[in-house]
Formats: sequence, C-alpha cells, structure tokens
Amino acid sequence: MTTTLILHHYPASPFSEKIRLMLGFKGLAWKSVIVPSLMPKPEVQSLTGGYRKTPFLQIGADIYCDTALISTLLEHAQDEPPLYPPPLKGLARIFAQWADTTLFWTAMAYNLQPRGAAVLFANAPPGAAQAFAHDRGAMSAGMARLRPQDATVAYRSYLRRLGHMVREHDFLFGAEPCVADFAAYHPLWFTRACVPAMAGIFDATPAITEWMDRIAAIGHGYPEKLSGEDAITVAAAAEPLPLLGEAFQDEHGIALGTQVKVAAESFGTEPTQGELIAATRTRYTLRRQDERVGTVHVHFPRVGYVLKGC
Ligand SMILES: N[C@@H](CCC(=O)N[C@@H](CS)C(=O)NCC(=O)O)C(=O)O
Repeated sequence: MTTTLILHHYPASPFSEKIRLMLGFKGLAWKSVIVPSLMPKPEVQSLTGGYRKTPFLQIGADIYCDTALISTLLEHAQDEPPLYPPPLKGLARIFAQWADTTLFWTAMAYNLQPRGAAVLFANAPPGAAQAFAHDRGAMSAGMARLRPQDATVAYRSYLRRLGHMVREHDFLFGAEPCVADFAAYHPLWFTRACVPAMAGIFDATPAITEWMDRIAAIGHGYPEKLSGEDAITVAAAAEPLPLLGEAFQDEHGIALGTQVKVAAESFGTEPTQGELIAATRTRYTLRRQDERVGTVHVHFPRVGYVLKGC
C-alpha cells in the first residue's frame, strides 16, 4: 500500500501555495507534479475524471480534490503540528472557508485588474493573457465578480482586520499557525509574489507583511519532481485504499452504487462522473475506470460540491 503524497500543482497557483506550505508545516516529503494552468489538461482529467482545478492530491489510486479536503487529509497523515487545534477547530475551519472564498475573490479582483495582469503577463508569450482571460472567463461563467474599485476598498478593509489579529500574536489565532493562517495567506501571497507591482496595498499594514514573512519561512517541506506520466503509472499500478467505513449519509435519495456526477458549486464546474461508493458526513467518493489509470477513487468534500444522479 503506497502512502506517497503526490501534489499536482503549478507554481503561480495560490491554492497550491496553501498546500505546499501545509506540507512544509508538517515537515512532509512529497512528489511534485506540475500541471498546466489552462485547459486542455488530459493527464489531470484522466486522474480526476473531469475536475480540472488546482491543486489535487494523489495517493496511489486515490485522488483528493479541493484544498479543504486535502488539508484534513494531511492532518490525518500526520497530526503534529496540528492544522486544527481542538479549541479552535470550528472557528478556524469557518475562518478558512471565508478566506478561501470572500478574501480570495476580493484579492484576485484586485490583483488581476489591468495593472496587475500587465505585470503577470509581462514576460509571457503573445496571446497568453488572452488565453488566460478566456479560460478563467469560461470557468467563472454565471459568477458575480467584483469590480477592481470595489475590490480594492474591500481588500484594504480585510487587510486592516487581519492586521489587527496578527498584532496581538504571531499568527491569526495565537502563537502557532493553524488552517486559518494558510487559507488567509495564499491570496495575499499572490499579490506579493506574482503581481508585486500591486503590493503597495500592504504599506498601510506592516504587521501583515511580518506575518507573511513568518508563514513563508515555514517552507514547502521536501518536494521531489515527478512527471504527469509517472503519476499515471503510479495510479495504474495501485489499488485504491480501503474506505474508512464511515456511515452513509443520504441527503439526495441517491443510493450507493448509483452512477453520479459531482461538481463544484461554482467556478470550474466540470463534473466528475462515477459510481457513488461513499457519502460520509464530510465527503463523497466516486469509483471510476479510466483506460490509462485503471480504477481510481476520487474524493470530494461535501461542502461546496453538488451531487446529482446521471
Ligand atoms: N475550492 C478549490 C479552489 C481551487 C482553485 O480555484 N484553484 C485555482 C488555481 S489557484 C484553479 O483551479 N484555477 C484554474 C486551474 O488551475 O485550472 C480548492 O480549495 O482547492
């Protein structure tokens, strides 16, 4: 049974930075597969069955989608130091969800306004900016997006509020980081690392940049390169891990064994289709076959995802 952690990600992906730092926090060794940032993604979709977002984590023939689920998986893989310290569990999880949604989209609307986009694509080949805009436009069809002016005002307010928290102690909720810190950090990291011309917004809150330095110092653990093809070979050679036997929680009137589709509620709603083999309190698991990867189990968190019969 393999337990090697394989992270599929790309350098400029904020949600990937969240997980890379969590791997560093836990001091873990992992395999690093760089995936494309735009469609098409044939190797990604061979493994996930449709889900295209970044990052996802592979352990043999098990695929874990979404950083909320990956974070809980890392906590199970290694409980110390904790991402979810017991007294903060509810608070930190809810805070992380706010950071991964409201804070993330506010920061990105600020980051990718024309001045930021110009920096991001300054050294990219011709057509790259248009291809990115087209890809992300299709992913966010139907979503309400903030205008840069409104995003700037909100981002400043959020930075001030976060700044108050990290003036009191080194990390958001105390002397040690927890899941909330990693979730709040990654959209700000994109501002600082990927569109530095936009980083003047931090000038008013030096406590934030000091906190960011503390998080960055955690590092990424022990990555080792792996090709996408080799990741597929790993999946093809492995059997999915046994399910944990957690109770079936049926909210949809869909029995285990049914062919279903699971998709994100919004942004990147490409569904994964397969046989529903688990629907626990917190996650769905689909079994699917692929000619390249054989049988894989693809896992999703329930929060933020939509389950439908085929
Ligand atoms: N809720 C997801 C969000 C992931 C997400 O939106 N990732 C961005 C990159 S940071 C993405 O998928 N962009 C499009 C892509 O990489 O194909 C999670 O927590 O993993």
